[in-house]
Amino acid sequence: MVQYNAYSCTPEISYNALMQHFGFTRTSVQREHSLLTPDSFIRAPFPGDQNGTRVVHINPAIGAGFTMFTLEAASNATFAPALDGCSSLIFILEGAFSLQIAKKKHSLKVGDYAFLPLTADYTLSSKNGGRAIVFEKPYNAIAGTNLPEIIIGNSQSLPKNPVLGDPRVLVQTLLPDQPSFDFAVNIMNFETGAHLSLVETHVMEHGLLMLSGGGIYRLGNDWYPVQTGDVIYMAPYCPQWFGALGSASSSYLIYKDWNRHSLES
Ligand code: UGY
Ligand code: MN
Repeated sequence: MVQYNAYSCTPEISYNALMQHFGFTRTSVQREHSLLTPDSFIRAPFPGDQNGTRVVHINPAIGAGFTMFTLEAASNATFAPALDGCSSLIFILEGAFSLQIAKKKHSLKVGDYAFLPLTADYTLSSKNGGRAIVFEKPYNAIAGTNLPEIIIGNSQSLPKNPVLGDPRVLVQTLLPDQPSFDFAVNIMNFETGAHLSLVETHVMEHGLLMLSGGGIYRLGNDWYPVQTGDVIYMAPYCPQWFGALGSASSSYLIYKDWNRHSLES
């Protein structure tokens, strides 16, 4: 059996390996949360993209104030930039991408990421193919605060800090903790058996991609088995809890709106 993995799946093997004959899927779309599993992903063309496709996992149609999508690049792919007025974060899952900003070309490989503020003028392409996850949000400016700057980084080199003092649950923050940033993207790392210490219930919404491992995710009043490659949307105030299971550690990439007054859109 082919193992689905966020870092290794291609659309070709996913169609065959994940074929469901009995109408079964772990995908579940609810009012305050959604679990979206790779067997139910649908690729669609996107205006301005060439030799690439997208899976739009989360957008305002599901109730979110942001969009989260996977870019799937074939050879010689180029992708349309973020919408005017939006900033975005691109995280590479597989293969390699190239980001041209003015005269400088940045090579992005697995685990690298780029934050592109609304002012960034860039071209994203891939010569030999790859996959990336993107979060994109209309920017919410604060009067008197400078716009955020372009950030290009590597997630593997980011420090890991204990969450609420638990050394078995470590967080890595991809973006600086500065008021100019109106969203945060973090990686949560769990040793097997470790779990969130409380059922979080908060005003921020989340978009999440399981990067490795798996476990049980509580969303609202439901408990779901989750694994690498799954996507989750959590609306504001969705009660949430995760416990990691299995022989290896688990991690997920997680977006949240951040740093803004909750009465501002
Ligand atoms: O940052 C967070 O809110 C994060 N701890 N939530 C989560 O992992 N579901
Ligand atoms: Mn949370």
